[in-house]
Amino acid sequence: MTDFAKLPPLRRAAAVMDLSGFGRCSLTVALPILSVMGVQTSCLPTAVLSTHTGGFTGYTFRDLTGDMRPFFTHWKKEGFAFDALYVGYLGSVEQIAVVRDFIDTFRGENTLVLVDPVMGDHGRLYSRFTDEMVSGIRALCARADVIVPNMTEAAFLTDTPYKEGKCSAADAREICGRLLALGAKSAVLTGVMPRQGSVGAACLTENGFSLYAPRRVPAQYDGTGDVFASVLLGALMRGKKLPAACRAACDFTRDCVALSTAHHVDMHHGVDFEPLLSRLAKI
Ligand code: PXL
Repeated sequence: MTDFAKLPPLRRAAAVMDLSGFGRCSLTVALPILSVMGVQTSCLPTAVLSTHTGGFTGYTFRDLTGDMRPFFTHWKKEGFAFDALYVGYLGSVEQIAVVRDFIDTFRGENTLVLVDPVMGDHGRLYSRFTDEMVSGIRALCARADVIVPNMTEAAFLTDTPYKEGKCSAADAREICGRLLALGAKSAVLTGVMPRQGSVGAACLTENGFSLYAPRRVPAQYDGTGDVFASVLLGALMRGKKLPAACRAACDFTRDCVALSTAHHVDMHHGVDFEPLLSRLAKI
């Protein structure tokens, strides 16, 4: 029988993002992925929606801004502590200050703070996002150990024009440099297409730059940024270095997209990650 006493203690994360009832993204992606990677995940929900906001009309949106501070104040009173704080989709501009205080309250010496500056895609901000939110999220990035913007979010964060399509390794490195200038310790830039037919992620840390861009599966799915960021965090919490965690997140996301195209999944439903989840247990 397994000697359970010899197993390492379970790692803990707190995920600050929305619960979208339909359309796999945010918590409905982060929870299963982090669980299978052996991370106990607590949720500080920012909003509850009937669906995510991309591609559906008439969705409900329950803004939980007013609940968030009492929520984490209770956690603090209970003495809960986390190895990682994972920030994703925020539901209002007022939440930015709440999340800043949440990070300041729960950050310890060895806490990993991952901020995914979820704001937009394909050169445009998501509905509900404003310039004021962009500035606030930029300030949150300064508190992060790792930020995970896509090309669109990177353009908004660094106030530079968004370029559709190809992005050379040199350009990706320059964008990552500008992202680090915001104050984060490391930056992972997703959706980098260094060549026709390949897509991946670039990362820049104090140890240098790396880019991994495997063959692209020609399809677009909502929620892939959340799949990527969740696998990245899980891999980092299992002790992988950032470039290796990036490779794992790229490969898993790509395989989910490939499976979803084979299953003819609607792009707004998010990717079929469930059949592949067990792979993450071995990363
Ligand atoms: O996947 C990013 C995301 C998360 N949460 C909600 C969203 C989106 C993207 O549209 O609408 C509610």
